[in-house]
Amino acid sequence: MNKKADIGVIGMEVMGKNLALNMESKGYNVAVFNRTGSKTKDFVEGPAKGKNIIPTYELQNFVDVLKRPRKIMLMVKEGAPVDGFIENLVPLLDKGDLIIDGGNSFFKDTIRRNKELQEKGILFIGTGVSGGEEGALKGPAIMPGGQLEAYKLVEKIFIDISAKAEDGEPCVTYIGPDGAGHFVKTTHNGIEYGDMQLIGECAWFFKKGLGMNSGEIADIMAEWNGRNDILRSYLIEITADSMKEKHKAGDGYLVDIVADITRMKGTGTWTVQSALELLVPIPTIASAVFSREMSQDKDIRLKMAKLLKIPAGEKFSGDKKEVIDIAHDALYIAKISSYAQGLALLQAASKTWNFNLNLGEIAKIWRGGCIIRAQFLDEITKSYRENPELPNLLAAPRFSSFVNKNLWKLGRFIEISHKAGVPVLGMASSYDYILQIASSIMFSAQVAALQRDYFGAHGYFKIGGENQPEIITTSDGKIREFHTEWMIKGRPEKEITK
Ligand code: NBP
Repeated sequence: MNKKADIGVIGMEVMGKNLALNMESKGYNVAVFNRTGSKTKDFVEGPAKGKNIIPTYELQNFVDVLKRPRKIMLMVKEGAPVDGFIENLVPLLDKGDLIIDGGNSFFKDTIRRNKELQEKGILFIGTGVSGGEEGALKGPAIMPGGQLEAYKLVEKIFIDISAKAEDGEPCVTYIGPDGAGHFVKTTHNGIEYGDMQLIGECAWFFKKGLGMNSGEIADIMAEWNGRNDILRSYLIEITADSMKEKHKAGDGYLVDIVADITRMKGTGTWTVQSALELLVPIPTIASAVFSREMSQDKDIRLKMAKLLKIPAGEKFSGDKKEVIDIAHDALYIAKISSYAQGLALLQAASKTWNFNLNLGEIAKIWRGGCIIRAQFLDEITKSYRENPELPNLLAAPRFSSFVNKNLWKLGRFIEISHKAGVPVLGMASSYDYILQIASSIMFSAQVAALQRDYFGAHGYFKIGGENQPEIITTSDGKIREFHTEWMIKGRPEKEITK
C-alpha cells in the first residue's frame, strides 16, 4: 500500500477502533497499531474491512506510513502503557512530530510528558475524549491541552470527528497548555459521578419512599427528559431507557437484579484529590465517590444491615404528583450546586497551574458528545458569556433566582427521603454546599477556631461584631490575629504580632 496516512491510532480497543473508524468516515486515511497484533488483524478484517485504514504490525512500519509532521494518537490504558509507547516512539520520530494521548491520563503525568517531549522537539497533546464507544464512533467531546501549535496541526481533524451540539457548534476547543485538557476531562468525569449519584438517589426515593416499581420510575425519568425540560440530558435519557429493561429470566426489571456495586476507574478519585490539594470544597462529587466506595463493600453492608435498625421506611402518604414535582426541582438545584463545585475546581486549577481556562467555552463543548451533555450546559455557557468573572456559578442570576425560589424543595426532598430511610448523601451535600456558601458567618467555624486556640494555641481572627461579618484588619490591610490564654486566670486575650 503506497497511500500515506493522515494520522495514526495506537490502541485497538473500544476507543481506538471507533475513533479510527470515525476519522476514516470523515475522509482521513488512518494507520493503526496495537501491542497485540491479532487485535489489529481482527479489526481490519472486521469493522474496518474495505476502509482507508492501514494496518501495521511493527512500530517502525507504523511511523513510516504517516504523513509528516506525523500525528499519532495513543488510545491505550493510562499510566505505564502511555510512557512505554512514548519511549518506543521517540527514537523513530522527527522534530515537530506530534503525539496525542487521548486516554484518561492523570494531568500531572501529562504536564511531565509534555515537558520531557518538548525538550526533545516532539509536540504533545493530552486530550480528554468523552462519550464512550458511541461517542468515539459518531462524535465525542474532545478536550485537548498542549502547545497551541500542536493543536493547530490536528484542529481540523478534531473538529471533523467531534460531536456537534444542537446549534451545530463542534464539541472541541483548545483548552490550554500541557495538562489542561486532561484536568478538564478528569473534572468532567467527577461531575459525571455527581450527576449519576443524584439521579440514583431520586430513583431510590421513588422506589422506597413512594413505592414505585422500576418501570414507573423509568417513565418519570423519560418525562424529565422531555424537549423543554431543564433536566433533559443524556444521563436522564439512559436512566429511563435502562431502567425499563426487563431481565431475561422472568418478567422483572433488570435493574432490580443487578448487584448494587458501582465500580470506578479513578478519575472521580483524582477529581476529589485535586480538590483537596487546591482547598476547593466539592462535597457532592466527593459524596458520589464515597457512595461508590460504600457500594463496593458489600460484606460490611450485609453484616451491618442485620445489626443496625435504620427506619423501616415511612412511605409518603401525601400527594405523589406534588412530591415528584418537588423531586424534579430538587434534582435540578442539586445539579446546579454540583456543577458550581466542579467549575470552582476548574477555576482554582486554572489559577494554580496556569491553564488559562475559559469556563464558558468548556461548558459549550460539553453540550454534545460527552456523558454529561445536557440542555443545562447551554445555560452555563450563557452565564459565563454574560459575566466571564462569575465568582461562582450560583451567582449567575439565571441560577440564583431559581435557587432562591425553590431551595426549600431540595430541603423537603432530603427530609422525606430520610423519613423513608433513603440515604441522600449527594442531595444533602448539594444542599449544604449552598447553605454554607451563602453563610456570611459560619458559626461552626467560629466554634472550631476557638477549639483550635484552646487546645493548640493556634490563634484566631476576629470579625467586626455579631452582625458585622467582615474580618478585622490593620490599617494597612493585614489580618489581625489573637490568642486567649485559656489556662491563665481571667483568660487574658492578646494580639499576636508576626
Ligand atoms: P483500555 O483502557 O482497555 O486499554 C486497552 C489498550 O491498552 C489495548 O490497546 C492494550 O493493548 C493496551 N495496553 C495495555 Br491494557 N497494557 C499495555 C501495555 N503495558 N503496553 C502497551 N499497551 C498496553 O482501552 P479503551 O477502553 O479503548 O480505552 C483507551 C483509553 O481511553 C483509556 O485511557 C481509557 O481510560 C480512555 N477512555 C475510555 C473510555 C471507554 O468508555 N472505554 C471512555 C473515555 C476514555 P493489548 O491489546 O495489547 O492488551
